[in-house]
Amino acid sequence: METTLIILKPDAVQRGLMGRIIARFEDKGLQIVGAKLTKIPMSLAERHYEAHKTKGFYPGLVKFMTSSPVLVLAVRGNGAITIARNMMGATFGSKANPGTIRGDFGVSNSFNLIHGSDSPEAAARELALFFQPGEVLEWSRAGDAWVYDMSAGKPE
Ligand code: IDP
Ligand code: MG
Repeated sequence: METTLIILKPDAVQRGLMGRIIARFEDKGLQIVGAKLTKIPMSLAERHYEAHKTKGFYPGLVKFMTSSPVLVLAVRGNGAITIARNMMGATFGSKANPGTIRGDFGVSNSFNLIHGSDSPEAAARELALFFQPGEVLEWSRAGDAWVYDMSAGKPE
C-alpha cells in the first residue's frame, strides 16, 4: 500500500470544492488516512516546494500557497501515488484533460487546485513535512474487502 500527500490548495478551499474533490478519491476506492485544515506557514511552503526554488513562478507559488487555508490529506491505496496524479491531470488547468480534477474544475495554470506527491520518495518527504507521527492513521474500512481482490493474499 502507498500513501500520498495531497493538498487541496487555497483556490479549492475558497471555491468550495473540497467535498467534490475528496468524493472523487473516495469514489475511486482510495482511503483518507490523514486530514488537516491549515494555513501553511511561509517556511513550510518554501521547504515543500524547494525543488522549484530557481523557477520564476516560485515566489508567486509560495505566496499563493500561504494566502489562505488549505486541506492537507494523506491518501492511501495500492498505487495511490500514480492513481492520484492521474486523477489530478496535467499541471496547467488550461491543458488538463476533462475527467481530471484540474481539467474539470479550473482553467488557471498557477491556481490549479491540488498538489499530489510525484514519487514514493517525494511522498515520504512531504508526508513528514505536513503530518506529525501518529497523525496518519491506520484504520480499516468496513468495505475494504470489496475494494480490492485479496484472494492472492495481496491487493489486486
Ligand atoms: P505539479 O503540481 O503538477 O507537480 P510542478 O511542476 O511540480 O507541478 O509545479 C508545482 C506548482 O507550481 C504547480 O502545481 C503550479 O501551481 C505551479 N506552477 C508550475 N509551473 C508553473 C508556471 O509555469 N506558471 C505558474 N505556476 C506554475
Ligand atoms: Mg510537482
